[in-house]
Amino acid sequence: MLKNELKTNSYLENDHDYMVKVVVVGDSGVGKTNIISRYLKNEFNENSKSTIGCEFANKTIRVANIKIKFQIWDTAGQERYRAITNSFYNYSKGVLLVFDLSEHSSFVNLEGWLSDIEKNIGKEVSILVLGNKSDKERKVDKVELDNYIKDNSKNVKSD
Ligand SMILES: Nc1nc2c(ncn2[C@@H]2O[C@H](COP(=O)(O)OP(=O)(O)OP(=O)(O)O)[C@@H](O)[C@H]2O)c(=O)[nH]1
Ligand SMILES: [Mg+2]
Repeated sequence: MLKNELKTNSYLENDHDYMVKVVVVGDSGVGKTNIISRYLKNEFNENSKSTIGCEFANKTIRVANIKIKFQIWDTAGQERYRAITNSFYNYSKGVLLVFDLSEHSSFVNLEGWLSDIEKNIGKEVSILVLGNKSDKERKVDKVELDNYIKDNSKNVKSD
């Protein structure tokens, strides 16, 4: 009984069992902020403003009765914020690396982002590379994508 009460008390103090930090990075304009707002609020903004520095959001999900709180760091893709973005990787468990399928340079720049990630947190982090804006005309062709996936992937899903 006492055990249960303690558990209940700590449950009330804490709205989660685990906290997971996820950092979202990628070139400016690829759609990071909109991916996050779609995920959190199912909202899309056609005229969203470029992120300055970093913005934060939380989302708690339940997996097998365990509450996992995602702390999502929406970083600024603009080059002038690169130094501070590099300081945001600390303690992150996952990185969502976004590029724009309709903007070839953002695909080429993935290499630089991956190198920054490795320099700052090493290899002990899960990285998901996401090609956004699939509704627009594609400037990254299938062969390029397939080669990229072949060279870089462990667990990959593509379509
Ligand atoms: N067509 C289309 N436009 C998108 C999509 N996702 C985002 N956009 C548009 O792309 C522009 C940039 O989106 P943001 O989410 O602000 O980009 P960001 O990566 O956060 O940019 P920074 O904050 O500067 O790093 C906005 O005008 C969005 O409306 C998409 O999937 N399709
Ligand atoms: Mg943004």
